Amino acid sequence: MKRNIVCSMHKMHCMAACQLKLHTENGKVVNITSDGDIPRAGSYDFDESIYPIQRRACMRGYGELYRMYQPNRILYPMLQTRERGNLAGFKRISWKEAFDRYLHYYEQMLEESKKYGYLPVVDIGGVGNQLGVCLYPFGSSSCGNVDAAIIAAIGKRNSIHANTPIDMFNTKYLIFWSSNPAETLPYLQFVIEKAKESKISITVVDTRYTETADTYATGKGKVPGYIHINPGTDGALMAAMAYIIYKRKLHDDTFIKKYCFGFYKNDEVNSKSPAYHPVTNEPYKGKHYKVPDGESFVEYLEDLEKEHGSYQKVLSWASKVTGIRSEIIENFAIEYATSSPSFIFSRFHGGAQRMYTGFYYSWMMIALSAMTGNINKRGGGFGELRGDDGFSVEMLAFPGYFINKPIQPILISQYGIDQVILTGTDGRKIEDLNEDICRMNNLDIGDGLRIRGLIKGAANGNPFNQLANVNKRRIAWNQLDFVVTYERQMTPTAQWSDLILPVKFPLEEGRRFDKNGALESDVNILNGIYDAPAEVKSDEEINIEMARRLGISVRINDYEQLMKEQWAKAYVSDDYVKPEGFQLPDYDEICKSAHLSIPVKPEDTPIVLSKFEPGYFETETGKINFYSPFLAERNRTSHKINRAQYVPLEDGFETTRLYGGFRGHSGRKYTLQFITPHAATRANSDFANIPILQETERHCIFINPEDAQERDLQDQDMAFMYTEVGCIYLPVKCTYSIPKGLVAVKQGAWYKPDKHMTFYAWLECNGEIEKCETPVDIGGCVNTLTRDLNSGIHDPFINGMGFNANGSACEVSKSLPDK
Ligand SMILES: Nc1nc2c(c(=O)[nH]1)N[C@H]1C(S)=C(S)[C@@H](COP(=O)(O)OP(=O)(O)OC[C@H]3O[C@@H](n4cnc5c(=O)[nH]c(N)nc54)[C@H](O)[C@@H]3O)O[C@H]1N2
Ligand SMILES: Nc1nc2c(c(=O)[nH]1)N[C@H]1C(S)=C(S)[C@@H](COP(=O)(O)OP(=O)(O)OC[C@H]3O[C@@H](n4cnc5c(=O)[nH]c(N)nc54)[C@H](O)[C@@H]3O)O[C@H]1N2
Ligand code: SF4
Ligand SMILES: [Mo]
Repeated sequence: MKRNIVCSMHKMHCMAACQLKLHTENGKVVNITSDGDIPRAGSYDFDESIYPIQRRACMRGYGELYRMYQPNRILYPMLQTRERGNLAGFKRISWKEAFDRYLHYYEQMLEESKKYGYLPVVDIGGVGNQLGVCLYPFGSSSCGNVDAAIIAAIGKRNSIHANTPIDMFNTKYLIFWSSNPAETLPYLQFVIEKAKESKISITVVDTRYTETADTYATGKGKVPGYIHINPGTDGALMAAMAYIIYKRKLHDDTFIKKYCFGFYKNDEVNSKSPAYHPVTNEPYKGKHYKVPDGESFVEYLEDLEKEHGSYQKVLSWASKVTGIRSEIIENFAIEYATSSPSFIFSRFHGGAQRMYTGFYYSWMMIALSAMTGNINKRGGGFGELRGDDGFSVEMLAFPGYFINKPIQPILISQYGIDQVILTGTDGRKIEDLNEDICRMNNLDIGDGLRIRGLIKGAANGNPFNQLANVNKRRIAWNQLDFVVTYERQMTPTAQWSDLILPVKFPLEEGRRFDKNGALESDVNILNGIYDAPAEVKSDEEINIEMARRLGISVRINDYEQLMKEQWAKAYVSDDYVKPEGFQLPDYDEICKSAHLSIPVKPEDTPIVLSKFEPGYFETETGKINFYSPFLAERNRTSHKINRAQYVPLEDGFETTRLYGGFRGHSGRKYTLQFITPHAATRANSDFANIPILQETERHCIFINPEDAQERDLQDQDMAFMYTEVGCIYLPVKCTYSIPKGLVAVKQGAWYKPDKHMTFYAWLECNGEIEKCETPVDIGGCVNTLTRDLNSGIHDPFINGMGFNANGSACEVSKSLPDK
């Protein structure tokens, strides 16, 4: 028996790129272990060293073998022969037939493009953008609202990074805000543990008592380790904190005057900004900006006092809304402002950012760190967290397999795809939509857009399940002529397709350098040593074959050769303080270890924002904005408010829980709020069908025992959870980690309509809210409950639009509501 060990990485949509060891026997992989949990050559003396940071696999990493060998792996091209969504209707077809059909879809779209001027297809990872103008979604579920806040307040998204995790060793006070890295960023746990051991104080602000709170929270002075906050009210806490800091003169006046715009009343600036207007392309430099009357941040804080009456009453208001005692709010504000530097840690501003008002919450976080001068300091920062620990090894990019540049698509909101199918617009006013498309694509679309087909091609994703409002999607997709999905498993998106093309898993893809996202200072190699099943192709092979049939020029890359060239020219930037004798390993070595993590000491981590001189930020004003004249001019924000402030959710805490319940169109009353955190047992919707992982935590409705009791529910009873747009049916888990009034259902479980139970949803399909009979979802996909709203900045010229997944009103009951 010949045993061998191959080092590789886990390519997953959590962007952690953990190191895996593939154990092979006679050429077959029989086991997977973690490559990150033992001392390795290149690490310091013993395993307790922080550098190089070890990417220790979580249970999903070990579970990769089960994912690849799952019984419902898609092994052949499949065609739906009955109605969409009917599993029994799928029939195995040959690749020839699959390619012929797929080609026919594109030919139809090309024909239609003669009429419309564009191909009426949403093409994500197919070959459409080589053929003509297609439609493509914009917005980001992970971080769209924080992107929006960064663009509004600090500058261009791609040049702005918050401080690195390693920088947490430089802080006096570490705050995990709406962030649960113990579950969503497992490799960081070791680093946080070390920070805690070195006596750095930690507070966690969350709506639930999380694993992160349980493991790391210490508290500081009079501030507790865990601060529970009502969902969607973080902006109110921050507003109160800003107010306290300002009233007590704990703000950094010198920093604000030098660096910020819109904090003080009547602020003016002659812009020195190096940036250009994203729509008109005019330089900002030389433009004069003044904050309008009443719009400055100080006026906002003073208005709070006017509205509520006094210092104490502002605190009482914040306390009532957030559920946090006034003394704690006050102490937290003082501790944050005086423990300089203080570090807010919130990878993508977390679950509170994935909310209809998430843009304003994110802007408030930036405002708080700017007014205290923390924003550009070592050990400080504004929360949004890059996942890495420093500098990158620069490598040439791989050339793509298409020779020609992609054609600029028409950008539509990813939360408005169904709305376009149903009404021709993604929620923008038709005039705005028309003007945007005219400018960006030079096309006149008249009374709206058309979508005839949808392709989920060479790209990560399960949009049917992972985007809001599944019931509306069912109605919308029914109007499509075709849906094509390249997949490995029968995800709901695959189930709702007409044609499924079977693709490889990453560990079947051969060898590549792979950054997989956020970890700048890591070089990884995806050693894909498995043999794929006979009829399975790579995304690339499918697209190259389609390109060949459609006359699109492609190049065939020799990846092994390209990798050698990449590595021969690889270098680390001169900004990087290299340890003595530092040298990149040679090609064979890096291939064997499959990983390199370049050590960056806490005192040397790059502080990106410190590089911007006052007045030279890439915002319109050149300063850090508390108010944005650009946003006011574009008028595209979700709530038409153009400064940092608290914006309550319409169906959030105040209506749902303070004022007796939220009433929907249906007349139903909702007295609870829900959140949809990311699950330790899944990577988004991946692994949802892998029993060994799912059994570690049953998919359920987490509810406070008192709320359960009020509804005559006991632990493990089955219950209906519903909103205006849909209903799921799951067991309840009664737990005091969930406060009263809150319900949590973890995201990523697969939608599964029940054959018998139906629920009346109220859906806005054609401009009016209508009553629709929908199936109850017994799979418990949380997006059966979420509404498809466009949050952040609804503007394709600015990629800053986020998701509405948390904080809204819902109800839970033992029986199905009958109307
Ligand atoms: N295990 C695992 N890891 C993952 C993923 C996964 O699916 N599984 N997905 C990856 C991806 S794509 C992403 S984008 C990241 C996401 O990572 P995070 O953004 O950290 O994930 P969430 O669980 O959505 O939210 C974090 C916390 O926000 C809290 N929260 C919700 N609403 C509020 C609120 O109103 N106020 C406050 N203060 N807290 C609130 C939730 O209780 C939760 O504990 O995780 C990545 N890592
Ligand atoms: N209610 C609610 N909904 C959410 C969230 C939430 O917090 N609450 N979180 C949101 C967030 S942050 C995110 S990032 C999204 C994630 O949602 P999506 O972006 O839709 O992604 P995944 O669930 O990761 O999609 C996984 C599928 O993509 C396939 N796949 C992965 N890589 C490839 C590839 O290279 N080629 C092909 N052909 N297929 C591939 C996998 O086989 C798997 O079936 O979900 C969002 N949805
Ligand atoms: S799922 Fe993410 S955190 Fe877990 S092993 Fe894979 S890459 Fe690492
Ligand atoms: Mo994400």
